[in-house]
Amino acid sequence: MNPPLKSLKDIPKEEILLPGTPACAGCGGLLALRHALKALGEKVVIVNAAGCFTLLAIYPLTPFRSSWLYTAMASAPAGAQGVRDALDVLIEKGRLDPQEDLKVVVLTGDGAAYDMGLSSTSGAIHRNLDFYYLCYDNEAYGNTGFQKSGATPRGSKTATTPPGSHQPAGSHLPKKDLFEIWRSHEPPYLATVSPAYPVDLINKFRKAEEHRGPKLFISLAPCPPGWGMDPSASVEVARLAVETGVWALKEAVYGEVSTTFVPRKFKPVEEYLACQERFAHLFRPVRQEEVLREIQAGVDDYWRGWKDQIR
Ligand SMILES: Cc1ncc(C[n+]2csc(CCOP(=O)(O)OP(=O)(O)O)c2C)c(N)n1
Ligand code: SF4
Repeated sequence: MNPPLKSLKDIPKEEILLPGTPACAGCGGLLALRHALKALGEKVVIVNAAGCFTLLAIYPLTPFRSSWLYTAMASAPAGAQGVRDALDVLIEKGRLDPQEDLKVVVLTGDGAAYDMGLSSTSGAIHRNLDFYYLCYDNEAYGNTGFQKSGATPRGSKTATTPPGSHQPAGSHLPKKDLFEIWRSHEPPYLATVSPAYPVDLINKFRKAEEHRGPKLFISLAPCPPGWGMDPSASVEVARLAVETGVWALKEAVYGEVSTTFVPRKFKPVEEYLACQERFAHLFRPVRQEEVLREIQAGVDDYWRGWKDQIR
């Protein structure tokens, strides 16, 4: 097993994802992917569910040192099963040296992860498929214009939840808990990660390597055009999500959950909301006090549950 990294200085310099990718400036998901690949290395097949990152690999070229397979939005885990089976057959027949085996990595947005691909994901976890699953969670269907997904948080404006007289506070539904949906299937490893905490992110991928079976990573993914913020602010906004307690950094090994970072003093959630245009209607023209209180209370309740267990 690789020893855990201690500081930013230890992060591998070698890029597996080459520069010049066709994503928006400041894409938080792309940054998370870049860090993840530094942990995973080159011996990888990425199985991509249709979304923003599908545009990264334009046939016959990819910006990756590794391989790439594109699937329909709902089918990436089924595609991953096919790739894993093919690799296993090649190894069994002696046509692939086990040392040259590849890691199979599903790469998906939250629309596919929380909604459209959930049944094929559930099947793959249930079959104990040996794969990594990285969801860059920009909290909406980004590629098609930022429509609401099951990952959209309460209060967010999206193309399909515009604040108006009928719905002054944007989306009225809470975000689904994908971590817990996965945990109920009892896979060996689950983690939430953030592009603002690359040491934590890389160490989680390294730790997951010890386990055969499904391994989930959900990265909060600031999305400048969808969230309405300056591209240069992505890392700062991702950090604020953690510092306010909105995005909890945690992992679960065989179902046992532990936090991997706890802010010394939690900042008010408003600091995170106020810097994004998708939440502007919660502050102007009139403050949506009740909604702001509910959002803060939801975060407080989550962390209150951890009070006695935090290590
Ligand atoms: C079955 C199906 N419906 C709709 C689409 C159109 N489509 C392509 S990408 C996309 C958005 C995907 O959203 P998400 O998974 O959140 O990834 P992101 O775009 O945010 O990267 C949609 C709806 C599709 N490819 N397949
Ligand atoms: S729309 Fe958002 S998620 Fe998609 S490439 Fe741009 S910044 Fe990244």
